[in-house]
Amino acid sequence: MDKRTFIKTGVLSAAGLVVSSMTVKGVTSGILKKSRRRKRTEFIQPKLPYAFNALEPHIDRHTMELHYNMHHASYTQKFNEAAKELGIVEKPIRHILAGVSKYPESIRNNGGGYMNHVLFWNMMSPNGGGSPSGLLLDAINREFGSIEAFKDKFSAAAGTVFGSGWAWLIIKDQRFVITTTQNQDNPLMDIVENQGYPLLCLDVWEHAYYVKNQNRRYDYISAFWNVVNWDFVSRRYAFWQKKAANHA
Ligand code: MN3
Repeated sequence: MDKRTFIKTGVLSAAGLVVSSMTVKGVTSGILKKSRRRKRTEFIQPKLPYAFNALEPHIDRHTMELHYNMHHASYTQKFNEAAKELGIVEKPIRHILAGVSKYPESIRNNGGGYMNHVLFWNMMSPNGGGSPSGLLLDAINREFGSIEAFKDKFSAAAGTVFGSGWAWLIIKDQRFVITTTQNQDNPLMDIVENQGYPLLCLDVWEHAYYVKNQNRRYDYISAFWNVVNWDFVSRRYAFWQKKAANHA
């Protein structure tokens, strides 16, 4: 190496970190941009809308970390793999779920697992709990008599799901209905007994509570009421009403 080259290399090395990080950054953002355009069928796992420990003491940090990072991430990945393999380009996901009977089990299980958890994280909030208000409360009172009666009925349904599944409040034929599904089935699917529009859901798989509550599912269910995000449920109800009005 002659002196000139050495000096040149030395100068570049001094600036090397900047140069190479710019290069890496440029390449990386190029790849990201390209893949955003190309992978139109990719379903992303949305960021959790609060910190892992934000629902404590009702839902613990460890459970949330495992549930979001392991279980939900796995459904998301497997759903994307299955959708890619089958060449499913249909979007939004509600269309896939509404026609799930025409797809293999992998779409039913992982598409359901993906969607159910996206909903579920939003059904909870550190500022949740208490009671709903406005039109949502009116509708609950109309159908169930009182918010307490609704909670009792929903809790009983969630408590008696045999094995793994979910409890739901849905709108079916313009009425509020409490229902349950097995495994990762979602009420939007065309294979469930009670098809309808989901307003509220509760995951009663053991992975949702076993770390903190072991086999005491009812402790977990009563803890859930302290974090229910009624604002989100109200917004879903308002969205459904708007859609129903447009179709009337
Ligand atoms: Mn789960």
